Amino acid sequence: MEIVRRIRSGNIRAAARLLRDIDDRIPSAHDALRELYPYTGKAHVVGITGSPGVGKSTLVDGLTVRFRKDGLTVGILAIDPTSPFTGGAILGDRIRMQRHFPDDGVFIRSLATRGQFGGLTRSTNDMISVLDAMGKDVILVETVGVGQDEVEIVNSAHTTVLVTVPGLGDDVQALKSGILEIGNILVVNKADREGAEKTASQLRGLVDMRKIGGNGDGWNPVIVKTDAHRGMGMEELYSAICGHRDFLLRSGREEWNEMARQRAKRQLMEALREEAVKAILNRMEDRGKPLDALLDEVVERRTDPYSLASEIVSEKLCNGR
Ligand SMILES: Nc1nc2c(ncn2[C@@H]2O[C@H](COP(=O)(O)OP(=O)(O)O)[C@@H](O)[C@H]2O)c(=O)[nH]1
Ligand SMILES: [Mg+2]
Repeated sequence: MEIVRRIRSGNIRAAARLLRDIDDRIPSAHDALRELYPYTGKAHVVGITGSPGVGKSTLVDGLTVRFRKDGLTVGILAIDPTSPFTGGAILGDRIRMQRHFPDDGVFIRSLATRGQFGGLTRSTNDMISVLDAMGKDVILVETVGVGQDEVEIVNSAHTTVLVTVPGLGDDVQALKSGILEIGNILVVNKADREGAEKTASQLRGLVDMRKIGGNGDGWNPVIVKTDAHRGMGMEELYSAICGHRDFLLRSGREEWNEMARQRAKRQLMEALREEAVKAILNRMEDRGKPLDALLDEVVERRTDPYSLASEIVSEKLCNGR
């Protein structure tokens, strides 16, 4: 396929087009993804997550400069489901990122994802695959918040950087349960502001508590204070990210391979879900029993969605008669 060949050679227009098709759920995008898949799995995927305004985009910008300095190529996906309401943020990102545009080693894409939360994970994984197949060494994925969807996205990354700012003490408390599972690296950005050390030590407390608990995968989250605006702490953040990659690659790539396995499983499950639903709906249509025709039974309480779903999936309806 021509588009596949062009993407593999690093063609920016071809990649941008496929990303748009994925975002718009154009069926032909699947064919291209199928052909690209064998060429994926090489990039180091780094997720950068945190509430709006904490400085994720500024950090991504600084990190990009640093990765480039080491000669590594960078792909950037900025995913912001809230952007229909904060379109300005994405516009700001575009302007900020413009200085990378003449650089062939950087590919940037901002996505609103149309607020379709359900399919966010799938399209994100697919988009990562495109950048991966382009041959980018590092893929930075910026996502908002730490809600359910974002946690899912975090699962797609090898390394996750959780960004917070001083004075979010309550947030730290609220996030306590999940924060260490989510973040391999915890950043206190806007360290030029008051209270940065306090937030950092709160985080350190959490990490130490976990250490005593003996839980964990052998990696203890690293805490880094940054002032992304002035570029302070960026070298530490960069080392932490590279350090985590090296940790994953150590011991015969075990951790790295395990993550690849988990990611493959998630992709397979999602594809399976989609294929299964499609197949069932088609079969119902073929038998002259489209889903809509059965809805009345639920509306009129002659059955319930759960029983009806079991019935639909059962042999009788799917394979019989
Ligand atoms: N004071 C200060 N401001 C920062 C710092 N990092 C980012 N900002 C500012 O915070 C605002 C939001 O940054 P942005 O990167 O767009 O945040 P995002 O929504 O998380 O991507 C911008 O006005 C940045 O210039 C920092 O370290 N210190
Ligand atoms: Mg941003």
